[in-house]
Amino acid sequence: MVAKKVLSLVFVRDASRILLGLKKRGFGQGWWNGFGGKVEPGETIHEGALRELKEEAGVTGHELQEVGLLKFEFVGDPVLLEVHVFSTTKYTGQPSESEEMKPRWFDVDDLPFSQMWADDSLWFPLLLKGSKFSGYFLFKGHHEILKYTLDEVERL
Ligand code: 6U4
Ligand code: NA
Ligand code: NA
Repeated sequence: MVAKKVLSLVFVRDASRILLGLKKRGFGQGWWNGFGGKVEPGETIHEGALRELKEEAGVTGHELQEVGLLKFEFVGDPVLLEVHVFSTTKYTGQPSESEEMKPRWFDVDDLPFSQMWADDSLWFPLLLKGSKFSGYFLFKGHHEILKYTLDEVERL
């Protein structure tokens, strides 16, 4: 059986902006990303999402909605990544820099796609319009998508 890693990815939004973090280390270093990480034993994916948001961005999320399910494979790597995408407009606290992330608000019309994972420009339009989506992406290295599927779905 192929190993699977379950991860969260959280986006906080307001009327015209979305909060991203510049990843300072590890997977996706140097790119703007949502907040998130590996779900730990004993916590639900939702709990993991809230924990990572707090750890990495310094804010407490409320009423997180699960909006996307993204699966990633990397050529030569047997591990399948299963990324659960959450979105909310409700949070308390002020975004603040952590060891892992430097948070910044971006206007939704001016997103830094050239400094984000290549799949993001494909599914962000669905996220931004409030749809639910499900996708699969096969990467070669960290920059090139060899094939993908992406669907807007009624439920995840
Ligand atoms: P450590 O440092 O081991 O605690 P952890 O914070 O648990 O790490 P990390 O940072 O490796 O996990 O999590 C990766 C993050 O990147 C998750 O939020 C999922 C997200 N991610 C992974 N592949 C992605 C991709 N292709 N596009 C994207 N986000 C991706 O937008
Ligand atoms: Na992380
Ligand atoms: Na983690």
